[in-house]
Amino acid sequence: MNASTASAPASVGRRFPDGFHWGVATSAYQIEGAWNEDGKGESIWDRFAHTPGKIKNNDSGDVANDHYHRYQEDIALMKSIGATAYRFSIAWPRIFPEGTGQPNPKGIGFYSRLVDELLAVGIEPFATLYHWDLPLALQDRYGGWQSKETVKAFADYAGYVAGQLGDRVKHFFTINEFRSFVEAGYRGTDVQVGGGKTIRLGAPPELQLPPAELNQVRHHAVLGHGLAVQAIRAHGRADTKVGFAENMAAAVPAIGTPEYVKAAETATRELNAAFLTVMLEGRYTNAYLADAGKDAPKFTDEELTTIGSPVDFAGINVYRPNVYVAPSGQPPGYRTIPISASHPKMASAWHIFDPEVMYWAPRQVTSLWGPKPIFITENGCAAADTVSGDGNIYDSDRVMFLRACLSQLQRATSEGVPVHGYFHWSAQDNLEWLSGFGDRFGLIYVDFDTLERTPKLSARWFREAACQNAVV
Ligand code: PNW
Repeated sequence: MNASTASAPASVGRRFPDGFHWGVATSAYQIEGAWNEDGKGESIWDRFAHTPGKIKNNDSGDVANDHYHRYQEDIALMKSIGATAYRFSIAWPRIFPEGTGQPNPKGIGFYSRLVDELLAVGIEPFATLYHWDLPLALQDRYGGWQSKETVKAFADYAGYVAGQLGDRVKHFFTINEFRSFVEAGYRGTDVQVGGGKTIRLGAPPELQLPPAELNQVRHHAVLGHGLAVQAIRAHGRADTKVGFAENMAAAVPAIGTPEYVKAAETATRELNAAFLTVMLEGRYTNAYLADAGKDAPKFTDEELTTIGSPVDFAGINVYRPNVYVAPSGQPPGYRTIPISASHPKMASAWHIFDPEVMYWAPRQVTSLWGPKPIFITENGCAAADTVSGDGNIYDSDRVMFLRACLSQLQRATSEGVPVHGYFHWSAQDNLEWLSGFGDRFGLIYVDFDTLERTPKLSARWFREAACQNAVV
């Protein structure tokens, strides 16, 4: 094989649209550390992690990746692996230690330096305002998202940050994964893992609310999004863009015929009624309200208009199909199909593997709610990464996962689905919530004893794909 063959560009058919963003993603609590430095207030995750037995091995975000002190090294590493965009989250209790009141200048100062450093090396900053680390004071005082006080405080905080960073950050995500934090924190989620089995995911504040109260929390979460959209528009700049990053429940057609495709779209709209659907339609579906009956959330028309405030893009986190769907002659027009016990999985217990979800999810967002820019705000997998004798981390399963998922995403863009970027979860191994440091999601390996960082084989794959703007 001669050199020109070896370095031949990927075939035209595998390319992404020009200007496609190749990003990596993280969140504040999972990587920053410095949990009580520079005036930061406590978050519900600080308290949870400091309660023995809550997180595997009693791991915590106290130090985590020490990114708060090593952000320059981390940005240089992102650059070296070919990232052109970075989605990070802002720790609300760094900015408002008690959730409301006077902003902490040292808190915003950190994110200001982070953004400057990103821009200096040519990486586009994308900021998420809420990735679950609620100021503890809002939990203790108001019951967190059970109260409209938290909703209002969130909008004030979002507006303040947009005012401070909006000259340099052009894309803001209001809330990360409404579905995950509400269901895990206020109900306790049961996730299908195949063979009729489910696993329960929990999170602070560890409540198990009855249906009416749970529906009200769901309503408050999307209302917080809507008010934050308005606040960010009011305090940002003319070119500020805003949207959400939602872990949409993706219904995948079991077979790719028009009847199945239609049934899966109907299912996706209903399964997301309390989150994605109401944000994009500004109304709850009839089926959702009828099912909830007397337990339906209490809301005004004005609140629905706020929740449906126009967004500049839809951000979706895509990891797994939630259900497989077949058509049905009975309402609601679809039925779900059990996931087999032997269905392929990635390393996390919940991670059903099917790359086609990366095709169907953005396609359904477009067919259900019309063409608007879409970002894949997260996609990735945990793997049993180990450092081999030669010092490399050969995460062949993650490379397979990446190639399979991005092939399906490229299939979507080649059909005109307007996906403008992809953010891999995660830039580095980090604190995987209840699983602690055990579940490694990074393109970059982190030794949590020495905090040394080493790019994995998958980082090389990512770099090559980003360079060629194509599946490789
Ligand atoms: C997301 N599921 O959570 C979060 O946004 C990240 O903070 C997290 O580290 C990452 O994905 C990996 O878990 C999810 O059950 C939690 O399908 C659960 C699911 C998906 C995403």
